[in-house]
Parts: sequence; C-alpha cells; structure tokens
Amino acid sequence: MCTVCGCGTASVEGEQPKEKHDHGHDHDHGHGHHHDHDHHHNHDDDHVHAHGGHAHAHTHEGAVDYGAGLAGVHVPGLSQERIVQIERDILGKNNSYADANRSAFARKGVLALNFVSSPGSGKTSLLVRAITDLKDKFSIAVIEGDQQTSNDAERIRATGVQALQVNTGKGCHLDAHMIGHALEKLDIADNSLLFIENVGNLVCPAAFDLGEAHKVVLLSTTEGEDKPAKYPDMFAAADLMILNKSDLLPHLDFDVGACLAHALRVNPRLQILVVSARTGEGLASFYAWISARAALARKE
Ligand SMILES: Nc1nc2c(ncn2[C@@H]2O[C@H](COP(=O)(O)OP(=O)(O)OP(=O)(O)O)[C@@H](O)[C@H]2O)c(=O)[nH]1
Ligand SMILES: [Mg+2]
Repeated sequence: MCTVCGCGTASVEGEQPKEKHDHGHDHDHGHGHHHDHDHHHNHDDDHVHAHGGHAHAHTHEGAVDYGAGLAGVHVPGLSQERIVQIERDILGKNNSYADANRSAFARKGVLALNFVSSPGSGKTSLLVRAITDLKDKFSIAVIEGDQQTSNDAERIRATGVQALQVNTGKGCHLDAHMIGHALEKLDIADNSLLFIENVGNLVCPAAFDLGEAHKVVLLSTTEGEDKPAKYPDMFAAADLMILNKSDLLPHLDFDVGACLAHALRVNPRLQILVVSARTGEGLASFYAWISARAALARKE
C-alpha cells in the first residue's frame, strides 16, 4: 500500500491534469524516514522515531521493521488504526472501479494484462516486441502508465497500435479509476488484447486491482535474484513472472534457479518464463500463454 510517495494528480494524454480524482489519498505521505532520535540503538542504524501512534519491531540484526504494526506500514503522525481505515477506504473504492472494468472486459471478450516491474526491467521493450509479433493475430490496445512523459506510448504507437499515456504525476501506480477513464478514450475491439504497462515500481501497484485478468510481473537479470523475497507482494499478486534479459546471463553473476526458488516460495502457483525481449528467446512460450488466455476470455 502506498504510504511513502505522493499519489496525487493524474492526467490522461490530451487532457489537462485533473485535481485529485475521487479515490483521493487523503493521507499524509510524509517521506523521509530519518526522524529525530529520542533514543539510541546499539547498532549502525541510528534510525529512531517518536514512539507515539505507530508500531515497529527491531529485528535481530538491528534493522527497524516498520511493517510490524497492524497496518503493516508506518506514516508519521497517523495511528495504525487510522492508516488501516484510510487504506480500506481507498482500496474499497478502487475495487468497485476494478469490478466495473472487469465487467466491461468480459462483455467485450477482452483479455486485459497488467504488466508490473521495477523501472527498466523491460516492460515497454517486451510489449513492443510482442505487439510486433502478435498484431496480425490480435487487435491490441495499450495503456501506458508513467509518472511523466509520453515516451513509452510513442514507442508503442510506432508499432501501429493505439496507445494512451496516463501520467500519474507524483503517484506511484495506476488505479482502476484511471483505467476506466482511459477506456472511454480508447476504441477497444471485441475479443482483443489490452496491455496495461503500470508505473515502474515493484511495491505499490501490487495492491491495486485494475480489473485485469492477470498481473504479469517482469524481473530482469540485472536486478538480483533475491527481488521476489525482498518484494513479495508483487510476486504473490502475479500469475505469470517473466525473467527478462536472459541474453545478459553469460555476463552476470545471476543464479536463475535461486531466483525461481525465491519466487515460488512467495507464490507456489506462479508460472515463470525466462525470456529476452532483445533476442526473442523464450517469447514463443509467452505468446502461447497469451493465446490460451485470450481464448478463455473470448466471447462467442
Ligand atoms: N540486454 C537487454 N536489454 C533489454 C532487454 N529488454 C529491455 N532492455 C533494455 O532495458 C532498458 C529498459 O527497457 P524498457 O523497456 O524501457 O523498461 P521499462 O520496464 O519499460 O522501464 P520503465 O517504463 O521506465 O519502468 C532499455 O535500455 C532496453 O533496451 C533485454 O531483453 N535484453
Ligand atoms: Mg516502460
């Protein structure tokens, strides 16, 4: 859940930025985790905080675990109970928009996939290649989420399919309301594919259902094999993991087996493909996965 970055003004390409949309995060996104100390720890991390209204634990290695309280997060000045209430309100509204999107996709037989990853894992590169290879077989549209710029939408449009950029401003994820709004602008064909590229962020997009059929999480070989263990929520929320940049493996100290084990420990049902968006290695399996899901989504 997003409590460390500002989720504010989003704008859909071609429109003036709107004031906070109505899932508005009214919580205080106070960043800066270095608070004044009121006591000292006997370890290198001298990160201390006023002990009022939030909970944390100190691990055996001396790290402070801010996820240990009721809310699982820490926001300066807000009690754990208040954070839980705010999160429930935000996610409750998001879920009703997501249900509406899901119904719209079902009515049209659209397969919607939500691509999530850290910045730079290769989401746009993978989409450009997949669209180039699949556009004769499927009608495809893309919603691109980034904090700023329409660079990715332009890369997608160069393939010849329609793409709409949503800039989230300070926001760190797409939400279902933004997707519903984007759907009004796109001309989505029956029985088509909708690829949604989420904001590059391995944390916050995990909590937001957009109405998609599946979250597809990308991880690239340059990021380190322990990412599924460090950021488990995203790998738990996904149905498919794509380990990208396999072409770089000969140059890296990256243990593929260890990476897959970390991922499967978090989510034993996760399907995993090892691919290179650059060379095309492994992409035939990805396209078979998409085709199977599209057949299930199809309306007669
Ligand atoms: N070697 C190699 N490089 C890749 C591969 N896929 C992507 N890249 C490179 O990785 C960089 C980031 O790729 P993008 O596709 O922009 O990544 P992204 O996930 O869309 O990034 P954001 O939208 O910023 O989150 C670019 O320089 C790509 O050329 C791959 O399979 N192999
Ligand atoms: Mg991108």
